[in-house]
Amino acid sequence: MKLIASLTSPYARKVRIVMAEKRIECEFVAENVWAADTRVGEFNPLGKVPVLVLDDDLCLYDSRVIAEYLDGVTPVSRLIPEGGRERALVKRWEALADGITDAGVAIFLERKRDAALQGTDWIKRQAGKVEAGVAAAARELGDRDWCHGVGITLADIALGCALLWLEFRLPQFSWRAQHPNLKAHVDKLEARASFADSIPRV
Ligand code: GSF
Repeated sequence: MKLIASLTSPYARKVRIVMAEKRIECEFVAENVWAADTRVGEFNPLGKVPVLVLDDDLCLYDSRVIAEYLDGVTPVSRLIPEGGRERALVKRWEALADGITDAGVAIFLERKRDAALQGTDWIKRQAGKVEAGVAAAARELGDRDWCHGVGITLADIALGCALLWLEFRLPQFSWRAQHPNLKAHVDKLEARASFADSIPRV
């Protein structure tokens, strides 16, 4: 298997952390999707990373599909409950976290445009999604130790990647100050080797 990704992608970091928590070995192929000569389109028609290329050259995307596939590769540290309501709740956490990231990425990319071309209403709309998503995460987590159940799941991994990417790229979203329970939760996640070994580097 090989993972085609970038070292700064929060979606790729989610996959890398799933691999680390499940002790899955995988080659990492760094790819800059924004480069004029990127070849990512050969692996994902949407031109996005991460892409997981299996040993038979089957390409899996996106990060949610990859995470779900990896969870079934080995019984080590199951990260997604088997079925029904429990599974849906963890996948909803992942949707909330990835949705926070999606809105953050939309702001980050809009800010790269010439100032005169930046859509201020668009940025405001996306910022509203980030704020509301982070507030919902804080509300849902409450004073519990984990997003779901009694141990780490994909929910915690996805939320941690989203919040840490915000801190890395859009520090004006001061979630640590606004939500002490999220700060305590992410402090705990950052102490895990899977997080410490996947810190985004430009
Ligand atoms: C999102 C991947 C994505 O937007 C997933 O894997 O969960 N739903 C997908 N990746 C970005 C890089 S980074 O922001 O992670 C990407 O590849 N952007 C290139 C483009 O053309 O949008």
